Amino acid sequence: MDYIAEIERLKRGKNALILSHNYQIGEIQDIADFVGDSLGLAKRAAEVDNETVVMCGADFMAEMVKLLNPEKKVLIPEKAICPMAAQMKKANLLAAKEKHPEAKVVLYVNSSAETKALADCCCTSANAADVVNAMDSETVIFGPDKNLGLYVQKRTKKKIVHVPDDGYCYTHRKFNMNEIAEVQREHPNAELVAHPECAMDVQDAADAVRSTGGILKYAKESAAQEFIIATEIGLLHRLEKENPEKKFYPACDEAVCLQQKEITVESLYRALNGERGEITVPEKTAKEAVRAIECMFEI
Ligand code: CIZ
Repeated sequence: MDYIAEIERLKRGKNALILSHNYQIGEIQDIADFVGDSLGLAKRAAEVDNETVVMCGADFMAEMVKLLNPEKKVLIPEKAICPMAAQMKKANLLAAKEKHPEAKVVLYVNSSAETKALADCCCTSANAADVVNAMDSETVIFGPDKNLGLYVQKRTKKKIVHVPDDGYCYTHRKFNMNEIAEVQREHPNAELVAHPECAMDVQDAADAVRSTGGILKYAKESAAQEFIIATEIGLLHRLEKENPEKKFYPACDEAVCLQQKEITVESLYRALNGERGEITVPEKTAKEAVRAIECMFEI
């Protein structure tokens, strides 16, 4: 079957919008109506009048699209459960809130709606430091990614309490300075651009530390012609497509988000055809979680 042609036909017939995260496989990025980071995707879904939105990305991204577009049918082709988002446990967050009653809670968008409902504000990797600095408390409970929390700690005078103690993205844990130094030896003129989910020694060695959207902007604007990229490998597709005259090298060939890569053109076809994988969020949770997302928009 020509899945691409079938997806195009179904999309038109069902007035559906296809969204792809920057970490999706190239074929999915190419067939999507919009490719971006989780926040950009959720905002995009709110701007259009399609009744159905198919989110090709991690589960928390589809949930966020649903939270911001409760009247739309939101489908996810595969469950794509983000292991980092799953590390943020409601019980741990409640315990931290009890221990630091004066602290505000800022949660990375890579978290469930259930835990977002307990937060004062959400953040992305693009705005984490700004959001934390905007909180009216001296202490901020932050999670689930510890490296992003450490990145913020370098950019704020507030005290960051990490919840959980050691939350991490297993894909970004793959980057290490030994391997990066080898890639740098092969490409001595390349700039190193890292994501804030990378370990601190990688962040410290980088020419720039940015979110996926920030990396795309940085690569476009920099005078450099070569870049070593320390984030999930899917971003290279967009970087190469948008900058055909520049060269991009992965800082680690194995930096793959296996959950996001479960989504294929075949599973996208099946989701659209059978309207499978619908996302629902209980009304009370949705109402509380949306408040934390709106706080981020206001900042
Ligand atoms: O917010 C996102 O989409 C993620 C997970 C990363 C980023 O830097 O864009």
